[in-house]
Amino acid sequence: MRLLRRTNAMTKSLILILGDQLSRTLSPLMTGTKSTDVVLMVEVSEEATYVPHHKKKIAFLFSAMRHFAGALKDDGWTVDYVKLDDDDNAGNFSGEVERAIKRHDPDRVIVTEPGEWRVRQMIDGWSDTFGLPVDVVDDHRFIATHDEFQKWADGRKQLRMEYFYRDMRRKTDLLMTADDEPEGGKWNYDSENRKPPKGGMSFPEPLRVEPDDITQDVLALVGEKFSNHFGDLEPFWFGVTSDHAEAAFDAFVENSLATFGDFQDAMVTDERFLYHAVISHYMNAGLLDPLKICQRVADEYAAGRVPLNAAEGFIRQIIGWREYVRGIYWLKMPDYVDQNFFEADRPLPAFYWSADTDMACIRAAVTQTKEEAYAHHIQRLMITGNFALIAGIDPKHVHEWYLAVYADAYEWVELPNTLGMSQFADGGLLGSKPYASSGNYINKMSDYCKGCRYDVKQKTGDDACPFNPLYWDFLIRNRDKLKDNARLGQIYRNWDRMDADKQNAYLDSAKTCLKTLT
Ligand code: FAD
Ligand code: DLZ
Ligand code: SF4
Repeated sequence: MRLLRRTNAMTKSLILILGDQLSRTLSPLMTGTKSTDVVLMVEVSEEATYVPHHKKKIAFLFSAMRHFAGALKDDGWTVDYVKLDDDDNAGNFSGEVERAIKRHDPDRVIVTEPGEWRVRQMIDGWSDTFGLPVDVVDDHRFIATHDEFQKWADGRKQLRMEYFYRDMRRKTDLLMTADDEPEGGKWNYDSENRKPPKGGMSFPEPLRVEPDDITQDVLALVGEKFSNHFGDLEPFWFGVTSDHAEAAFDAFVENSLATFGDFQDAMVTDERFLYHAVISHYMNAGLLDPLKICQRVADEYAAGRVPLNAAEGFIRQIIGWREYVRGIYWLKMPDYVDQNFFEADRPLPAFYWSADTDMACIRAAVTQTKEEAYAHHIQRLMITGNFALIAGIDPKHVHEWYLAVYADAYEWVELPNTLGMSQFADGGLLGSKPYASSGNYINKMSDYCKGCRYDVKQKTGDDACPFNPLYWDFLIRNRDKLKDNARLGQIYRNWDRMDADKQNAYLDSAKTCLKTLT
């Protein structure tokens, strides 16, 4: 891949900007020539339907794309914007680039590297197909380059996020002392970030933006064209410009950042956002700059306005986890998506789409996913992800569900989180042990169990919390694959100490439970 030089003013470039590249700092926009180049943006049905994306995600992206195109025009760019219902819309990127080449007769096409392997494959064929140079340039919105990640990964037996994260702290100088030591003497304050919720807590709401005329048009379009897709289109309250996204981030810093760390893993019925930032859909679409927001958080810490565990916890999610999963994705694709360490093959139960289940925790997570296109990390990992893992759902089905239902989902970030972190389908490349738990963990970290038809304290039988027998069934079903995992040794010893009746009761209850899954 090459870095872009300032273009010759006589050269006419067609600059393609994809829907998750809505940043003025993209290198083709920094180095292009407004008087000659044409910016192309296209709404295409293939991108909305390769998985059945949540209606809110499609509306968010189309409206954000239209606003971004308007902002570029105001900046003096010539923008060719193709709407979904324009006559002759080809329905996919390749067809639309071909049509635009005919309209504008450029000398070359420039595109910032896409976030998904699928699209990269498409773009790599364009030069031959169209008989034009096609420059694919680096995406500078990320902190680690692909080369850096590759070098970091080379020769390591285990690719643990923690060590990569430390390199990113050094590289960005975030929360580092003048002596190049981590602020506070420790790299990671995660152990302080696992407080269960307590009664009487109040949670601020994320910033809500009233739909303007552009968004109203998009809502009508999405309502008409994608009525069969998952999720509620309205009420629609997402911001759709970088100003909105920055205001949403400011509100988070003001109202939630100080407590973000403490209650990062908590879950509360009817409280959908707690102290989370609710900014991933903005950041992943390009409306927020990751480094800038981390710098702001470090400044809040330096000014004494937020504690270190909150600032470090937040910064780690972005320069640590977010960068790390992207690195894994590009290192391991295209084979990564086919990994299935446990050979799990059950179809995804229908309640992942309908929320029609007696399990209060899953009902809450899926209902809010339907209504908001959002669930926070622990709901994704320890409720819907955990259940799919212990029930033995095919990880590809699980991956396709996560990619479809969240407003922030793009394969580069969703796939390693789902397939690797949540389903352990890569056999432990990403995580040191599977994130499998019984109902006990959910009961400790949430209030869901109080309102559940099942009894979290009952281990087996018709009224037992399904997570209890399924947890043991998962461990026993996969014992051959997990027996050498040092972090599971004590758990297997606990099983071996149980009497045979109890063991059989667990396995029988799990069998009954699995039979009801459709
Ligand atoms: P906060 O909790 O406020 O965290 C702040 C920011 O940190 C987030 O906005 C996000 O950009 C970043 N972040 C936190 N955790 C992660 C992580 N594990 N990986 C990458 N970035 C992280 N995140 C996505 O952006 N897109 C996805 O498609 C996605 N799919 C996921 C699937 C599963 C199964 C799991 C377990 C996690 C997934 N995540 C995904 C990570 C995480 O759940 C979301 O980033 C987070 O819930 C977004 O909400 P927030 O903005 O309120 O985050
Ligand atoms: C997710 C999405 C959707 C729903 N629609 C479009 C679109 O019409 N046009 C577009 O340029 N991008 C869209 N996207 C985002 C793309 O899927 C994303 O750019 C690719 O997956 C590469 O990451
Ligand atoms: Fe979920 Fe079990 Fe608690 Fe019900 S009892 S909410 S199924 S963990």
